[in-house]
Amino acid sequence: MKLKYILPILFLALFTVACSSDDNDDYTPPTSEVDGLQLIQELSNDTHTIELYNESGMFYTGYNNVSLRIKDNSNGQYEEDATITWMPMMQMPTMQHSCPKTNPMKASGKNTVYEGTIVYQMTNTDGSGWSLILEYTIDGMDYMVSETITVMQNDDQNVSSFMGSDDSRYIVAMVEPKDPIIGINELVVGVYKMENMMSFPVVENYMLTLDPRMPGMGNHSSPNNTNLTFNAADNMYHANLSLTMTGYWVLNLKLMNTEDEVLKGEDVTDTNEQSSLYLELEF
Ligand SMILES: [Cu+2]
Repeated sequence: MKLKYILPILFLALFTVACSSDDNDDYTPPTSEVDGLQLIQELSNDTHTIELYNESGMFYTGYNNVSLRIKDNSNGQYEEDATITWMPMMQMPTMQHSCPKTNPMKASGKNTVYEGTIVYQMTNTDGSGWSLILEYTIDGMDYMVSETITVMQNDDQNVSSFMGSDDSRYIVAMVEPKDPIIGINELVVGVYKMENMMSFPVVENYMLTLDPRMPGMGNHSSPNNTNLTFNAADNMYHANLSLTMTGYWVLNLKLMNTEDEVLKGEDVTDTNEQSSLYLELEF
């Protein structure tokens, strides 16, 4: 084929490609960095609006993954370089206390979203009692916002707060599985010590025995479970959790310290159908 025939064809092809990219038929809106997340609440001060997000749009007792953005009230832009700490506080009749948490850090691959975690160990039946204090620094300037938040009671017991036999208070919270399957699930649990009303460090290198049971079906167990052991990579305890059918399961636990002393919980036996330390799940 001669060049004088090829050139018009090439030109036509290029022109068609260029035009179709302007085509509005398959226009997709700009993807938001919080796509797939639901707004829980906005916290505002004079300068910023803090948007709190998670998958359900609600805080529940137990382990909460939280995403947030900081919007500049003057221009609507989201801050991309903030240092953030937060302090959840529960006001009780005679005292106030905080809970286990990790401060928000920039989410990997995102420009405006920060991710942190909060483990609410309790709440009032109407969801009241908690407030969230956020302190953050942008360009060397310190800011603060504090507002009441709503924390609803989770249906199943996904967190347990208790006194150990060593007279220390502990919190055990289920992190995974979020969507249990029939078969082997990765069970992930956080264990925290209540040092005082404000400080809840991760407990390292303890162990939790695991004995899942179905109370509605003769309290049967399941095969191939493993005990929960500490993983320093994510500061969590991991185990294989075997769920042989859908329904209501009680995960009976015993918390053991590094000397193998039982701090809380009992074996499930013919005469003791449930440990005093347990988590629940239903699927
Ligand atoms: Cu409380």
